[in-house]
Amino acid sequence: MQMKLKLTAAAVLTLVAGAVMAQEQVIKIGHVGPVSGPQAHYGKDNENGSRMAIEELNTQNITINGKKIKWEIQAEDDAADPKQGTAAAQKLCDAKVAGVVGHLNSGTTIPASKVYNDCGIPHVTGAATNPALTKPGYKTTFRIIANDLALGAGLANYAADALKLKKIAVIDDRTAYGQGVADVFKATAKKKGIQIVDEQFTTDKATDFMAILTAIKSKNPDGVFFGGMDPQAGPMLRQMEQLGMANVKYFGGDGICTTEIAKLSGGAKTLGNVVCAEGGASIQKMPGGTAWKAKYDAKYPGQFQVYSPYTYDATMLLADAMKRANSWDPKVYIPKLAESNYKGVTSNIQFEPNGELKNAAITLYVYKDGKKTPLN
Ligand code: ABU
Repeated sequence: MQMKLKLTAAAVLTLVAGAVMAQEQVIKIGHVGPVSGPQAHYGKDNENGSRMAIEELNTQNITINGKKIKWEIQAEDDAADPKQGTAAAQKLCDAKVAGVVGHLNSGTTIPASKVYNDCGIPHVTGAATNPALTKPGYKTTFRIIANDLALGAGLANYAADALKLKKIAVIDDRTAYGQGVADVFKATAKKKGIQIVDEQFTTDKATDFMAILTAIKSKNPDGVFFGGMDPQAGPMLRQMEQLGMANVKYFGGDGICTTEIAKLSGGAKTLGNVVCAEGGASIQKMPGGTAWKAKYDAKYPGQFQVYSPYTYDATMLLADAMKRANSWDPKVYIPKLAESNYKGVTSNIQFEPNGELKNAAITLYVYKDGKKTPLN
C-alpha cells in the first residue's frame, strides 16, 4: 500500500512538471548579419547585441497570453551577400520566427525586406542605412538608426562649414550602402560649393587601391570621401600614407566608423584624418549607453564595433511589442510595434509611418591617438 502511494506521488510530480512545461512557450527571434568573411567583426558584434538581449529577456519571467516565454535566437549568416541574405530571410520565414533583427548591410536588407513582407514577419535593422529600404512602404520594415540622407549630408556640411574644404574626391564600393551614401555626400557637397574633383570606384572585396589613389592624388584634393566599409578603408588609409597623402582629410559614413579600422589601418598616421558619421548619439550620450557598454565589454571583451546597442534595442523592442499585444503572432503585434514608444539604450524609439526612426540623431567622430572620439 505504502509503495503504491509513493508511485502515485511520483506520478503526480511528473504530471505537475508536465503541466508547467506545457505552459512554457518558445518565441524565436531571428538575427541575420555577416558572421563570415571580411565583415564578420561587424556581424559578430551585432549578433552579440541581440544575444545579450535574449539572455536578459529570459531572466525577466515574461508571460504572454498566459504562457511563460522562453526566448530563443536563431542566428543566420548572410556573409554580406545579397543572395545569401534573401536565402537567410526565407529560412527564417520557414522557421516561423516571430520577428527578425537585421540585416546589417543595405545590400542584403533591401532584398530581404521583400521576403519578410511576403511572409508577414517584421524585421528591425539597426545598421542598414540606405534610405531606399523604407521606400516600398512595407508594414514589416523598421529602422532604428538614422539613414544615409542624414549621414552623407552631415559629413558634407562639416567638410564645407567647419573644415572649409574646396576640393574632394569620392570613392565608393558599388554596394547599395557605399554608392548611396557617396551620392548623398556628393549632392550636398556640390550645393555647399565643394568641387568634386574625381570619382573612383572599387568593390567590397578589394584591398589594393594604389591605382585609384594615384589618380586621385593627381587632382590634388583636400579631402577624400569613401562610401564603403572598414575592410577597404583600413588598407586605403595605409596606402594613402604610402603615397604621401598625409594631409588629405578622409570622410566616410558609419561603415568606416568602427573600432576595427584602427587595427586595419595598421598604425597609419592618416587614421588621424578620418571624420566619420554614425546614425545615433554617441555611447556617452545614449540614455543607457555607458552602463550598457560596460556590461557588453564584460561579456564580449574586445568585440565592440558600432551597432550592437541597436541590435540589443531591436530585440528588446520586438519583445516589448509582443508584450503589449499579448501575442507573438506577427499579424497581431505588428501594429503595436509600429506605435512603439520604447525607452531603449540608444534612444526613445518611435517610428514614422514608413518605419523610419523619429527624431534620428547623428554623431560625427574623429580618431584621436587611434581612439574613436565623438566631435559633438
Ligand atoms: N550603414 C553602413 C553599413 C551597413 C549598410 O548600410 O550597408
